[in-house]
Parts: sequence; C-alpha cells; structure tokens
Amino acid sequence: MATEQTLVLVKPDGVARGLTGAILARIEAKGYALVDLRLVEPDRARLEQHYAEHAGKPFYEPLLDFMMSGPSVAIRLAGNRVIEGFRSLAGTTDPTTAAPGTIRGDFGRDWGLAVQQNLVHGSDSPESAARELSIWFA
Ligand code: RTP
Ligand code: MG
Repeated sequence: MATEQTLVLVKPDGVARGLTGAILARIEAKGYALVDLRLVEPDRARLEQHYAEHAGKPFYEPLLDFMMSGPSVAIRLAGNRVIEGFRSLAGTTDPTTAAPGTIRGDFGRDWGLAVQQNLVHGSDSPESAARELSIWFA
C-alpha cells in the first residue's frame, strides 16, 4: 500500500501552552514519519484558503482570529493510513467530549464555546491532505 501523507497543525493554543513536544511524542510513538516541520505565522489569505469549506459559518471569523493569534507548527506527516490514523489520535472536534487517550481528550481544556481551541488540525481526506499540504508547504 502506498504511504499516505497528511497535514497536521499544532494550533496556536498547543504551541502557546508548550504542548508541541507532547503532541509530537504521540505522533512519533505511533510510528508516523516526520517529513517536514515548520513554525508558521499564517496570514489571513492563507487561512482563508485552508478553511475555505467553512467560509460563512458562525465560527469562521473567530476561528481565523484564533489561528492568527500566534504561531502554529505545520507538519508533513507520512504513514500507512495516516490521514484516518491521525484524526483518531486527535479525537473528536470538541475537546470537552473528546475521548480520554486522545490529544484533544487528554490536553484539551473546557473553553465553553471556544471549540476552535482544540490543539490540533488533521486533514480529513486524501484530497484535503493534498490541498492543505500545498497551502502550508508551498
Ligand atoms: P480540524 O479540521 O481542525 O482537524 O478539525 P475537525 O475536522 O474536527 O473540525 P472541522 O469541522 O473541520 O472544523 C474546523 C475547526 O473549526 C473549529 N470549529 N469551531 N462550533 C464551533 O464553534 C466550531 N466548529 C468547528 C475547530 O477549531 C475545528 O477544529
Ligand atoms: Mg476539518
């Protein structure tokens, strides 16, 4: 089976809280390969591309503001079925309900309505992964 690649982001809350290393440790323990990794402070144009599918939703503007609040760590990650596998490691979108054992379940705080502060992003399909990798690793 061909090795897949996905885009992982450690979002601004993860970087600011000093959780990048803990998150990377889980990724590496799972056996995924770090192909490329960089600290990025995305501008609005990059985020509009990245989150195009969410344009117009109620959480869109708060999400973009949050994503511009500090640097993120962008990771090109490779592995067998890594797209689905990383999303499984991350847990469900809302950290208040994400299962224990997942990144969001173990480290995500209860921020009330601030669901956007959920520590990580992972591409959700091969098409999304290709599109998002080209945005963050242009
Ligand atoms: P991600 O894209 O970050 O890996 O997370 P996801 O697939 O689980 O979530 P998605 O539906 O793609 O939403 C993207 C990000 O938008 C924020 N969000 N806020 N109701 C809300 O306030 C809400 N819903 C989504 C989260 O930061 C989510 O990760
Ligand atoms: Mg998503």
